[in-house]
Amino acid sequence: MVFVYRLMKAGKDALVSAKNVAVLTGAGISAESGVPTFRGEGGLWRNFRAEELATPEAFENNPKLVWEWYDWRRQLLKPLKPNKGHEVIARFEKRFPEFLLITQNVDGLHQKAGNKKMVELHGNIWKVRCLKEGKVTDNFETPLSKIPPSCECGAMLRPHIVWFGESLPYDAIQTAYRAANECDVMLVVGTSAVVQPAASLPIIAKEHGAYVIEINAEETPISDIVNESLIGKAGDILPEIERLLEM
Ligand code: BJW
Repeated sequence: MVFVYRLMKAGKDALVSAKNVAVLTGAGISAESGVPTFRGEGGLWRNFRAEELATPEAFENNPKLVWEWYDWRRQLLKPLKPNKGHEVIARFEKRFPEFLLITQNVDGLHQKAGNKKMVELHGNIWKVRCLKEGKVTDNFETPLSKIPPSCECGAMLRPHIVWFGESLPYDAIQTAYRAANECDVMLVVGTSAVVQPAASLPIIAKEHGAYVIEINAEETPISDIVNESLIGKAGDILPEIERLLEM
């Protein structure tokens, strides 16, 4: 493993010949759009206690507090736009014959950038789920007119987000595992790689022979495992990789 800013020749060759590419993203890809990350400087967990807000127990104990937090985040997210990093990933979907974007993000910015071949491992902040019927619906009301919001059936709604201790959506994680097993190259962008099971996907990809390229503002626990760790901003490095592929 080498820490560099520019893609190495082996990385370029791997991408040029790749038929099947998977991209795993985390909060860092959206940082340059103005979305706060979770960990590290300015991260959401610095000001809020995760166990008080992002667990089913927290919601059970105080749904109003949890919903107020999500309402605040939705207001913050609403005007934000995809950045250069999201745009490159959207174009990569068209470049490679087989492609899957696996995102841990709940902000919906990849869809705004144009990605369609994707799975959301941790849900979506613009969706709500009925606690009684389990029905999932879109909800873009910002700010919410009533906290906590209710379903047409009268039951309470919850954010359609995967909290700590909850299972990930079965289809999404199975599709992600398949992509990790089968991809020729995996790009791992802007994730601290500490939350399971998402953090295992680059390791699975590497074990199955993929060339794994990490792009992150800093070193992470997987930096020593991947083939290349590119340290810098995703919004700078991804366009640079795209440019290299055109040369
Ligand atoms: C830039 C940049 C720029 C900045 N350019 N880079 C096995 C072992 C140990 C524990 C577990 C285990 N299996 C399961 C667990 C428990 C738990 C877990 O992993 N805990 C760990 C913290 C230890 N996992 C779960 O509970 C999961 N469920 C599960 O596995 O169910 C089965 C099970 C349960 C219990 C036990 C065993 C099995 C569910 C995980 C749900 C995660 N949900 C959250 C919050 C949702 C709330 C919300 O959004 O409202 O999802 S946690 C939070 O972290 C959020 C994110 O998606 C996730 C990952 O964070 P991410 O994206 O990596 O962001 P950051 O902030 O951490 O990192 C940003 C990175 O970007 C940094 O590295 C920066 O350097 C970088 N960066 N600017 C490039 N411009």
